[in-house]
Amino acid sequence: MTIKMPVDSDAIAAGNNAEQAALDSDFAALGEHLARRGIDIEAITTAVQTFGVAIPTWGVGTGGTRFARFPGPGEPRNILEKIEDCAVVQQLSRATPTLSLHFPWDRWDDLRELHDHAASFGLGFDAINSNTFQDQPGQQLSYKFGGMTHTDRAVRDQAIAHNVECIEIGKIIGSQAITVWVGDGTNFPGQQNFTASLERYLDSMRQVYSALPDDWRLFIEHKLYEPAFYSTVIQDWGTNYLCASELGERAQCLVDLGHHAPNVNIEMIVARLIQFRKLAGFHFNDSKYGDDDLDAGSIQPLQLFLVFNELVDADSRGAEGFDPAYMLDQSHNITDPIESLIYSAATVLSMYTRALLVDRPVLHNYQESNDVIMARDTLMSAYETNVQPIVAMARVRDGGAIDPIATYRTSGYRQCKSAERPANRAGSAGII
Ligand code: LRH
Ligand code: MN
Repeated sequence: MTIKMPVDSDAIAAGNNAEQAALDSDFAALGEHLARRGIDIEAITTAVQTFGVAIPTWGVGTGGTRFARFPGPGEPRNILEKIEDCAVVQQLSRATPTLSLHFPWDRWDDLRELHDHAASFGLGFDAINSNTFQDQPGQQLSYKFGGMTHTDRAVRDQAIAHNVECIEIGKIIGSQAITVWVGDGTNFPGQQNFTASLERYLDSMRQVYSALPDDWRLFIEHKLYEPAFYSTVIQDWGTNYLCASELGERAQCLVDLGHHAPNVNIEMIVARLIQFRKLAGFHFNDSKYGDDDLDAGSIQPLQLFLVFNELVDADSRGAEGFDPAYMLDQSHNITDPIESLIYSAATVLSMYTRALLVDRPVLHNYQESNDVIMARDTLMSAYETNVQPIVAMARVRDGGAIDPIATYRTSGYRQCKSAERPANRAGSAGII
């Protein structure tokens, strides 16, 4: 089956022809530099070519805050158009071969058509996301006071049924995991009993866990606060770990980088979850204050590198049960979502590449001998290496663009879509 390409491949070829010579010389120079450090640039580039991060379908529309949303031109109006925009990111970046869908935001009557539409662009599906944090038109019972932890069993049953329906949808399109993030919590002391709420949560999640096909996993996503502002039922990695352990082997903990209090050492949480075989994967994004859902690595690039350092360390030592799912989860309020997703995919690949450059036996020896400065230097010299030539070479070798943002802009894709798709004037507030 020929893979459909939303961007004219001549535009990519033209852009690459202009950039190839410079890339080749930068790549050769970096190769010499790395060879002096005993590193084979070809082996690194091959590893980078196999790395992928999933795109959140809710990320190709314009995001917003509770104050406002400023819809951009040519916004996708349904999942088929969202998939086409995701295909642009994959065609140019070659790093995003899978999508993470959200239901009911991505509801489509003909799921076969949805699957085939994605496959026609060479795209597959990562974890599926359920939604019991909003009331849908015509919904029987409200989630105002929660869903999976609501005091009313009927509301919990409605929430459980929705998660089971998401699993059924996922089975048809080819997902093998469901991410359950619940916003359930309280705004005031005394509003709910902490223990009773968590008991109700576990009772509900046991029913979702028992509906999992044998080859599926259940990803539990913790979050410090919002929409609840005093307590959140699954508020931190500790509660997440306890629940995942309580539910069973195929329940694991998903780390959304924006879901922690400021200054929390997230890379250490990652190390812990790997050590106890409970790391589900990630929602990559960045933040300065709250769950800002900004572009990955845009505010705290070192933190993202240190997370990848733990991941590459685990992979290099063959950590048991290590099989994390990598996904972006961002809200693009003021940028062209396609540009932010292309940029973020490249940033994630750049941090993965730098983590591959860490000389782990040397680092281990400095750690064992408490040579603090040389241990730091071994890690930071990897972080401070400009790996752009490797990330770009991996892209072009896979048929992508050496400079994907420039190629996207010269392709005129956005202009073409804004002509094709009527402007969505609705400046409603909210993330979607
Ligand atoms: C919650 C969250 C969760 C999604 C939603 C879009 O803040 O990170 O992963 O379901 O954003
Ligand atoms: Mn998330």
